[in-house]
Amino acid sequence: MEQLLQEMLQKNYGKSISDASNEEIYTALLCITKEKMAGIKRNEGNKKLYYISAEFLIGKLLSNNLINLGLFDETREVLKNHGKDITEIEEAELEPSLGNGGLGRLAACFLDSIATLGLPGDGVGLNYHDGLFRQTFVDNKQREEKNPWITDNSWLTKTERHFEVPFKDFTLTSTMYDIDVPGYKNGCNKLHLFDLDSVDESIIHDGIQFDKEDIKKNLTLFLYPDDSDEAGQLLRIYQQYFMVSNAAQLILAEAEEKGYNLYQLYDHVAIQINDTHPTMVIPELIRLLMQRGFNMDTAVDVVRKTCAYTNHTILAEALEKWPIHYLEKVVPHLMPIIRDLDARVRRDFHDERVYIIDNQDRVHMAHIDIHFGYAVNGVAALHTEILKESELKPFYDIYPEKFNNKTNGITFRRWLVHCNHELSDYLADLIGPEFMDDASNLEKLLAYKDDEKVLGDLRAIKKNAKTALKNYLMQTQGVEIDENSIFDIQIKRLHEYKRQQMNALYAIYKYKEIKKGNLPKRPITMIFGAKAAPAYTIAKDIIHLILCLQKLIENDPAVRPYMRIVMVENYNVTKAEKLIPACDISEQISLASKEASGTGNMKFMLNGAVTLGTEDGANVEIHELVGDENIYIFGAKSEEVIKLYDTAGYNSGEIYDNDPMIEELVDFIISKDLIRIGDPVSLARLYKEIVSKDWFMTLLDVKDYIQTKEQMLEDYEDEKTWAKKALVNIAKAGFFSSDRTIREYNEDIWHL
Ligand code: T68
Repeated sequence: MEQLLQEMLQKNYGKSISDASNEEIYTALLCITKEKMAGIKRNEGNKKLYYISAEFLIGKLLSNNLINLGLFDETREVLKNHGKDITEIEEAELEPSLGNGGLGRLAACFLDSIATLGLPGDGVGLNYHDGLFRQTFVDNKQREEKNPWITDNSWLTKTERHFEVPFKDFTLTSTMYDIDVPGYKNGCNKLHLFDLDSVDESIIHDGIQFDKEDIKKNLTLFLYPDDSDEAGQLLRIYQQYFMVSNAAQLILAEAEEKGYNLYQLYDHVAIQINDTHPTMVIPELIRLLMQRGFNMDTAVDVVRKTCAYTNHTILAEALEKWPIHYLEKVVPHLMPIIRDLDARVRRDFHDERVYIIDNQDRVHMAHIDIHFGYAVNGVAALHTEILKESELKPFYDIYPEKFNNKTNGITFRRWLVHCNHELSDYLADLIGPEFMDDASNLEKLLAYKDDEKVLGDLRAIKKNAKTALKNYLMQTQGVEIDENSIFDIQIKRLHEYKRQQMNALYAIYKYKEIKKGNLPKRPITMIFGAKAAPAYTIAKDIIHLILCLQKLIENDPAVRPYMRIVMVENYNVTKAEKLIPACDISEQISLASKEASGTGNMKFMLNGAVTLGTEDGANVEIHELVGDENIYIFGAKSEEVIKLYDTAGYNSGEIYDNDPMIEELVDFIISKDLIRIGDPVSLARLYKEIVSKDWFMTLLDVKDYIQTKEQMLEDYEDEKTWAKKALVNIAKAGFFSSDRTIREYNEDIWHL
């Protein structure tokens, strides 16, 4: 590596390693890594997977690619010998923000594991120039700004593939860009991102405003632009169709190039539809096969044997239903096919709950996937049970054999080896490096659960990560936190069901306790990171509340030494990598039944944090694995919650009226203390939402939550017992490797 790097820097800049800037070294390493990846074998086979997803939240790639190529340690060493630090060099890389949260990050972890297992499988998505917005805080509120990431030295390679994508009023020519996805010690796959040459970033103004109707210029500007109006929703349909038409044309082109018989496409191709965003690939493939001479019955049959669908949510409002007249405006050529599919369903089943087109002329995308795909999976055991027993029950009754569970996973290359070198090096020395190839070997750590030396080492590693985070937050946001305090972290998209507002009520509780003189034994640092969808008003109000509380405490010398709140600006993958290793308490507090799985919960556990959570999503499986001793569970169970919804039995106003403690906490949102700092309209709106609606039942669980968290703070003081909990969590995390998840997808669904 040393020689390669020297030559590259000499050739490009006429400089030595010691003299080159971080940017120059970054660029040289990028070129070297790209060349290496071009040289490794592509994963091949008789059957290939196409993972179609509107989001791939890949994060920075340099370190991960070096790790997977087996070059990381050497590169770090070479740089160190020349007085350079790889962490600082990585700062030169821009993070592509091609996802909102868990769904997009899952797709990225899956690509890593698919390549690592040597399976032929490419990702297909869109090349958003500005991705999701970049978040800044102004006047204690979220502001959205554009987030460009494509530069001359990015990981993208422009290809010669172009397709014609027909819309109602015009046809667009696409360009395919590729990003290499090297497996860990294995062959390479690709992420294909489709784009349009005519996209024009200069139409963006005032943050993230742009002309939503100028499709040729705006199509791949942003991920999920504001869809609160018709123009925004139409743009999403344009994006989705552009993505899937390209995907379908690529799939058929590759199949034809390999000489496959399209009548047996399913022997050579599996298509995974990641949530409903790529659903139109089904009618599009049918259309393209019919253009090639298939009759409708045969086309439907072939496509049905090729496509599988993953559901990521039970929130009704998140299940896409497009009005027919929108589809008519954008892709009228798909409507005859969709109507035909609907007619087939109506012919075979006399139950309007499973129709594709409902009586309000809306097309239910998930219904297309379930009827016209061969597999449907949820993303955690509880989630899949809820799909089968309630949300998708009418479908489960028809097709029990299609339903299956695939509990999510995370790639340990990024979420342990890369983000926590110290811990992963330590584990490799202690229990051997085999866990890198087979994560279940982490269980070997259990042999040390009463070993004081090991427990002490784990505490020291955690402390170092906390100090590193302290320094990072000082550098990036100018806030100073105490590495001896307890780090309590909630990082995820902002959504009412995830209940950041309940955590804020805890902060109010703690603040008041400290004011009363009930001082905690050890200070607590409450860290939040979250972006709110630009049109989601209450979510933005919750951010506003948290930022106001942060200010209030910062300015109160009586409270500040005992508690701090830090809302991390522009939370993204890069920041997650710094936050997760430093965490003591992992906040996973969604209303039971609402979080399909969660994957942050797995990342925290792997890095030795202890979960504070409800019996929701994959928390249930974490609980089973680590046992009652090593997790803190609170709150209503999913059956109880589902019953409350079914019977309209929840009334937050009643709880508020009858519980003085709850009343006091909620009232603080509109107290003089906060109104002085914040926006009275926003705070009052949130207050009103909680006392009059509280759709996600914060007040049902808040007291149990506060008590359980207080218990955790107390238990933390028994350092040895706490370190043991951390150790068990790390040891049991092996199940959540995405290598395990992908093995299951392949065995049960893809058969590559
Ligand atoms: C998440 N879904 C689930 N959706 O909430 C989470 N984007 O429980 C699960 O662990 C994860 O998927 C992976 O399975 C999302 O992240 C989105 O980001 C989303 C929703 C609607 C539209 C676009």
